[in-house]
Amino acid sequence: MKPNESLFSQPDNKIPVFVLLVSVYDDAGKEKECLKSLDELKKLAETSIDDDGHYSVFFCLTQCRKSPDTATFIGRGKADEAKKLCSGNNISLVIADGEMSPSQIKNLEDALNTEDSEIKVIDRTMLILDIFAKHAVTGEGKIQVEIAQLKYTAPRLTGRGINLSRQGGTSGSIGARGPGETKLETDKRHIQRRILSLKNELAELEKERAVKRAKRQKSGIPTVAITGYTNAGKSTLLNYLTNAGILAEDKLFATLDTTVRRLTLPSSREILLTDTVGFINNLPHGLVEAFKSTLDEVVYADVLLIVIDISDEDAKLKLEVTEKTLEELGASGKPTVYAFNKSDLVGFEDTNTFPSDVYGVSISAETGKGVDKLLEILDMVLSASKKRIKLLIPFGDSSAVNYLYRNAVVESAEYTENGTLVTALVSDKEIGACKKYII
Ligand SMILES: Nc1nc2c(ncn2[C@@H]2O[C@H](COP(=O)(O)OP(=O)(O)OP(=O)(O)O)[C@@H](O)[C@H]2O)c(=O)[nH]1
Ligand SMILES: [Mg+2]
Repeated sequence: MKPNESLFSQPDNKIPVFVLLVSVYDDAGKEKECLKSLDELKKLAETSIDDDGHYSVFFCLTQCRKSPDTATFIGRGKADEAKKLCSGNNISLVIADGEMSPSQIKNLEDALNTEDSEIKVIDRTMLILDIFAKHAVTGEGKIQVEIAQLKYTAPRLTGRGINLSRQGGTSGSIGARGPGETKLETDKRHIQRRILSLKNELAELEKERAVKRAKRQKSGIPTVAITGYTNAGKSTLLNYLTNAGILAEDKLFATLDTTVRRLTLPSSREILLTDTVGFINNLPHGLVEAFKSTLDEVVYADVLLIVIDISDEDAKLKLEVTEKTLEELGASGKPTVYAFNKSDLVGFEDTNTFPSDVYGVSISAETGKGVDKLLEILDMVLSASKKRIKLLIPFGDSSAVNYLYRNAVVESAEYTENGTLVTALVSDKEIGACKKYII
């Protein structure tokens, strides 16, 4: 997307929302990077505005300066330019590609508005939180988003622009979800109390999730977590494999809630496949924190299945973001299989540009091409990977203990009244050899 370019989405008799995207980059060499990021911001805004039943018309302004203006994010001169652009084009929403302080939001709104305009300013994090609020379905998801919104969005809501689309008198509502108008008017103490009570509710739900997870772990069925950048095709893949019926669409953060499905691999091995929230560059820190329990599904998985949209020219960059996020979550270092998805869009032979030492396969979750191979690879990786088990070995069978010391990774061994209590990391073969002692 080029500066000042206006893009028109499909009208479909919907009412337009005119949006100005603004961005500041600190080095002339970073202009391309800045425009790419604006493209992603546009996609986020489209997702949110489309969810409100409107369509979006975009304008954009970029500025190269050392750092964002402390008062108005873009510099004063740029703000004047933005004001003219807004009034000449019916713009009711300005979105900054970065994080803004509450005072920057207020100051920029003041700089852009005249007496009879109601231009609302939000930043990238508020936009992402808004999408999360719209897409959260389960109680847990909704609580997680509300906590993140109370912490980030509430202090930034200025009260302006709850009805962001003046055009046609409709009521778009970016930034109005979750904490909402009434909480906006309440004081900080009330917000703190609400956060506390939500955290308590969440803690209860986390306990339930932990019990379910413990059950799954006890069942010995390995868990494979489908993960990757948002819109890579994770849900489409789970749907293809298990008819899970999850909403999969060309929107960012279509999935927020976790789905777990059972799947039988070619070797007849059963696995549990989970689909959960995707990642994005600069995922707001508060969201990662708030979605900790959901993201724990990835942390506790036995194997990661990273889905990459190979048709995307930024596939490599998005894989880097995914791997960095996994590392931050403490989920890296697991056996990992890479599914280079959407290969139907680029042709199978064009997709082998990744290193040969990764377990990777080109697939199309849409057509099913390559998926059989993917399952074979998963089978192979699972039989090679080790699981943590606990065994109680009677004192009479010291050979079983010796076998484990020789073949597996014994993490602890403790003498109890009834025998030796061993915790060990074992492969399928070793499990077979001492199955009767597993507790
Ligand atoms: N052509 C093509 N499109 C695909 C393929 N897989 C997924 N898509 C499309 O890509 C878009 C995103 O797919 P999703 O399955 O919702 O992606 P996701 O990774 O679950 O995305 P989030 O839930 O938003 O993180 C949808 O429009 C899918 O139809 C594929 O193999 N080929
Ligand atoms: Mg999804």
